[in-house]
Amino acid sequence: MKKERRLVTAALPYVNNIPHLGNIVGSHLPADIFARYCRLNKYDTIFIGGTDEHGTPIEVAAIKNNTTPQKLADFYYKKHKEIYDWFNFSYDNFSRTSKEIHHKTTQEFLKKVYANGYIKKGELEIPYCKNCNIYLADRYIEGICPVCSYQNARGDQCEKCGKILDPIDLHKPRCVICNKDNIIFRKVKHLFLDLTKLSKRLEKWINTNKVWRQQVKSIALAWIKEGLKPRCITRNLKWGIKVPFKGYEELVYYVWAEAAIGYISSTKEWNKNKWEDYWKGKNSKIYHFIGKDNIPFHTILFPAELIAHGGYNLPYNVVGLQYLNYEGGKFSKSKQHGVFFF
Ligand code: B3M
Ligand code: ZN
Repeated sequence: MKKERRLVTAALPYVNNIPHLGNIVGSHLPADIFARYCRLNKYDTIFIGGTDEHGTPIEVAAIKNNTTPQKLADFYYKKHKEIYDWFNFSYDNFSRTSKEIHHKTTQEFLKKVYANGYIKKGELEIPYCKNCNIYLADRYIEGICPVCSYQNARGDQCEKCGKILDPIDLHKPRCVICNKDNIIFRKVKHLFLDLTKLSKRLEKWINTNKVWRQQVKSIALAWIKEGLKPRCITRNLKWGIKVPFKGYEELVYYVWAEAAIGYISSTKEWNKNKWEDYWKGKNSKIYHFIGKDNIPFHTILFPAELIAHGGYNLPYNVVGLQYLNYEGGKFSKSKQHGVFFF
């Protein structure tokens, strides 16, 4: 066995629907090929994955299907697992972010980030649907993209131009559940990761990296260049990981603030004695395989959290993969364009 350890991860799929060939080709398959290659070459390799079970889309899907997020996640987790087993992906561990181990890991991890002075308190104006009587953070809200004028941009990101958004930026916001524009903005207390404070270190790290694909590096550096602002890491949702701070008990962590920590929890679940060697060891390299829309989260947000926590290695390579096209267009489950397993 060679000395070098390699931790290989594939993006944790959401469990609000069934995966399609695009999801497979966009992360699990290349990650699996790479993990097999590393094992054959006698690197001490583990391949870690799981499902990303929190977030607004699952709450929306549960509301729309008249069920609970947990039941929905259980149902889709099973389907996902069956498909990945059928492909014979060589995961050493495949976990779920709804598991206790992940909730605990996230809460402890972010407590440390807070203690280190990288989480700030603040207030946000959150869209609230007066018709549905719920807060509508992220994808509960759609409207016109302030950058490219796409009509159906989501509150968290415009699917057309890729820009990460805040719901308040959208023009003519409407509720995706009831489709009405009965929306008001309410002031709520929230927590923010102080990306401004971390920007210099991120930039230095990105620049010294020699193995990243050019596209990945450019996307990451464009973010830095634009200027990193403190990013809200909490949400007014019920489904998710509770924020364990006094006065913030009504909130859960933003799914993108905790999902990548899921790689850590899944490694812990795989082996509670050896996981740290892969995350913190000197002779260890981390490889993330992800679809290209996930690049900012893996080159900025997650590394920022790792730096803010301290003690962790930063990813050695973030392999951002192109979309698999089908007859000239992007695979889309919602538009039923592509090859699906069910
Ligand atoms: N669940 C998005 C996706 O499925 C997101 C990835 C999380 S990786 C930590 O493409
Ligand atoms: Zn509504």
